[in-house]
Amino acid sequence: METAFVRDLKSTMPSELWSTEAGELEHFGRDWTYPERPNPCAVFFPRKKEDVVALVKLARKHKMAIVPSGGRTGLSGGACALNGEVVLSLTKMNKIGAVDVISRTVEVEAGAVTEAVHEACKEHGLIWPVDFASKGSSTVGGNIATNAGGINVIKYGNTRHWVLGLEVVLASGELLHLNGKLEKNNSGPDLKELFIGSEGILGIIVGATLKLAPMPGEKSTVLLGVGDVNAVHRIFKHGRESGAHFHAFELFSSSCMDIVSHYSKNPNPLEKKAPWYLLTEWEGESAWFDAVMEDPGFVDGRMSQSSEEAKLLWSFRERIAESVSLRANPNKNDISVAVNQVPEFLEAFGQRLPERFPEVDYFLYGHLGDGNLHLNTLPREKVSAQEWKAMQDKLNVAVAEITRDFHGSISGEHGVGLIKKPYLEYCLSRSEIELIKGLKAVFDPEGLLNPGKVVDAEFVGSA
Ligand code: 2HG
Ligand code: ZN
Repeated sequence: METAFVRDLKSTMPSELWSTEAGELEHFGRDWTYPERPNPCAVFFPRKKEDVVALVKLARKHKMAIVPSGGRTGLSGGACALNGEVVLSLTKMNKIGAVDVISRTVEVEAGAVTEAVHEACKEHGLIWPVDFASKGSSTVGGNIATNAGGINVIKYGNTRHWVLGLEVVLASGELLHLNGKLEKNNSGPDLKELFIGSEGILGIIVGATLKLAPMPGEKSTVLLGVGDVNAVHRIFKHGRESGAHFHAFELFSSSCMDIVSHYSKNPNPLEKKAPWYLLTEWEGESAWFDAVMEDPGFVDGRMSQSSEEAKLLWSFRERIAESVSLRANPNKNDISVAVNQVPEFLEAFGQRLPERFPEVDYFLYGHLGDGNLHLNTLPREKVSAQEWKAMQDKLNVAVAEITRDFHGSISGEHGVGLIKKPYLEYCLSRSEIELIKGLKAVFDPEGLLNPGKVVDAEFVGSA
């Protein structure tokens, strides 16, 4: 049955701005977390900021919940609409303005695709340093709403560092212009920072002024096979002490190498297999690397001789998530600890998980240089959906407990969304969670924006 909101949407908004077609509801009702039953009532495709304002006002009138949505590449269920909400897809607001080479900025609409922004900056010798495997689908609005990380955080920091200004539509329907392209602005607390990483619960990001960096110089890319966690630590420590300019320092386990190799049909590029692999990229001279080969834990290594070869080496790291998903939909953890604690943390994982969960296949990888690790898990044997669900719940608690012991975070870069919400208390205090709920109440007193994501706030809507 059509709700009053949908009737009003159809009668007051031009038909190219919305859809209630079943295929579109299914497609836009979820992100890469693939929940079983997306269930939005409609999808709205604004062409300009004023359309977003109009939708918010209509939603308020009907107390209809709104799920903001970009490239839907999120991994925490932040863009899923499971309870009759309206999805606000910003994908058709994707304009990229002229690059300002003096300010080193570019203004974009929220639906601009990350890779399209990279392309637009390239011809000016500039980069937007937010980079990851899903850049061909993810959108800038989503990158900002989740404060996305990625492969170059060791060099550039996460998305937050590369946003100067934001345009945000509030739950009241008001459009805020925050900071423009000011490099310096100390007039009170910086409100735009609140929206970065807020996962659509405080406001809807409709546009941004991005900060750009000069194109880096020539980089060297190396894949290393390493014998154990202590050697991983020594090699990373050595890299840090050498003062080399790292752009990436990634780690992955042999199970990751094997699964990528299996599905891509590309053989392991190293002659000797190893329990751990490091993929590192740095700018400038390579002196630090000579000592690596002297390390007793060094098993094998290959330095790329061309950009094609570098791409091949990177594919073994960048295709891990996709390859694991080809086998089955995995359980995902995305934890972070202090960078110097990664080896100890890996040891704790090794001691505490396989012994309690021997029936699980582990794919451990991530951004060693940022202390951010991804653990993907799959059942080894065929199990029923209920058994697998029960196993995942227990495993997630075990992972959260180990993470808490290290004063780490249950979400290094993917955000909390729906999926990590039950574990938030393992890394935030009660007061911190109450403060987030307080912020939500200030910005969205009726609880219309992305309800149920990040924290449970009181919801008075009809969805
Ligand atoms: C990566 O680093 C991504 O490859 C995806 O953040 C991680 O899917 C994952 O668990
Ligand atoms: Zn990652």
